[in-house]
Amino acid sequence: MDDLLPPAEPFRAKVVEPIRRLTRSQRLRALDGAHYNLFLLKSDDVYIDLLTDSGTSAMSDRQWGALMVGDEAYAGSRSFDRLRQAVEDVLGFPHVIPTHQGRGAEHVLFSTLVQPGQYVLGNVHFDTTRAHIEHRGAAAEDLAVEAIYDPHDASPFKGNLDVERADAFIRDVGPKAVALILVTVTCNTGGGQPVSVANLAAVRALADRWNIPFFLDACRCAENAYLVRQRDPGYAGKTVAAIVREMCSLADGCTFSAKKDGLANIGGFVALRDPALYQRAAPWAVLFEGFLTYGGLAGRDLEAVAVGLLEVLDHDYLAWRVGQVQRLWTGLRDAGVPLVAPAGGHAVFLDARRFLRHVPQDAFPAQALACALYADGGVRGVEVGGVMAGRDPRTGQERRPRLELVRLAVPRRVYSDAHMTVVIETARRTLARRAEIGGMRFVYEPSVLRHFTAHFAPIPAAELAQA
Ligand code: P71
Repeated sequence: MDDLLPPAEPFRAKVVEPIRRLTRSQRLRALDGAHYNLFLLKSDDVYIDLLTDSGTSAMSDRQWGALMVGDEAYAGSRSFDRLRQAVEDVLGFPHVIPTHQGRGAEHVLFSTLVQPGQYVLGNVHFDTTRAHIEHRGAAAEDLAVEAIYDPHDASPFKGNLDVERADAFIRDVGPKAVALILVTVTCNTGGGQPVSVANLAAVRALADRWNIPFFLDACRCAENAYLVRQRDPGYAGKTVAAIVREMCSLADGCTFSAKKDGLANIGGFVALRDPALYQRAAPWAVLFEGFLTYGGLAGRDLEAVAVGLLEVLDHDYLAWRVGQVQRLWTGLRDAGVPLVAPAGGHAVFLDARRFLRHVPQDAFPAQALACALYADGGVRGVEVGGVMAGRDPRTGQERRPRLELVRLAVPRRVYSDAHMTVVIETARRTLARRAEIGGMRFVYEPSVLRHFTAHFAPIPAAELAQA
């Protein structure tokens, strides 16, 4: 991109999808009808949908073209060969098991590697990852560097694993009790923060020292690599493709949700270096996902992912995409909105504790803030706080995470900076009326992944003040 000109989309629209903004009173009705759970809103009632960057990207003309040549054979599909080759070319892992999405990959990998009573160490485990680890009767240990828990700490690689703590943990429980180390790049739950290549190399050395498998959750690996290039002077001259390869060269394999940096609307895979491990994993994949050459996907989906994996490495695309998230972050900061610093690769995280100081953690301030942003501008984010963290399955106690955040995740190639301006203005209005925003309480609380389907009722601000 020409540095002297302002940034603009490195693509143009060929197809458009109309969206509309409801009136405020219509939004308040919709919110009530959705039981104050934004997952239960109709997408038609959302103006700017920042619930997730997962599966919400716009595919390119090449991806749409590739759909037409999908091979729908049950076995031996050439679309699988294309996907396998793309994964090997981009990530460097030769063995690929397609899955319907990222959690399918987690299910297959953890069924292969994780036994009851074991631990899986990671930076901050994503919620589906944690749930799948617990589903195996194991425990997910978050061992990210301390900086990730401080929203003010703007260090460049807050997604890093604390290798010393991980080492002490392994010494403590014994290496046989640790099924694998899984580092998520970028670290979604911790604010979309990148992991440095140096940290991945240190994790590799740790894994070798204890003879423990080391995997990446690589679903945002291109964004991680772009941020490495931006923030680590040692990588300024390297291509994103080379950085992605270097990151992956340090791991034994990865899980991958193609709904993120695969630029596809569905899909995922497990990728592996070791043929013996592939053989152990393959029967689980057939059981849970489908035959090894389609993995719960249509042949056309495999084609879309294969093309997307190559497109996502484009420097102009990443500069614009990560730049858009950074512009949103800067605009919100300038409006006085409390944020997690620095901007993540795919999302901006609002600090609900500082935004709603008068709402205690057990009244779910981040859930209340997410609802308020919808009410004020039709902007849908997602709670990443006490609601999503859930209860400890062993004790039944609320986990009370250290951060109460609202994530505004930006879909890829979908919204313009004008949309981002609306988001900034919405947050400004919510901030101006924050004293009148109360908390939330559960009316219906499901036991697994409760945030998707729970029902809430608002607690008025006046009632909180009395408590
Ligand atoms: C995200 C999602 C999708 C999501 C999940 C739960 C609530 C809301 C939205 C999914 C991830 C992820 C990482 C690091 C594995 C998965 C599962 N993220 N690892 O961030 O971020 O992938 O959705 O394809 O099954 O909005 P899957």
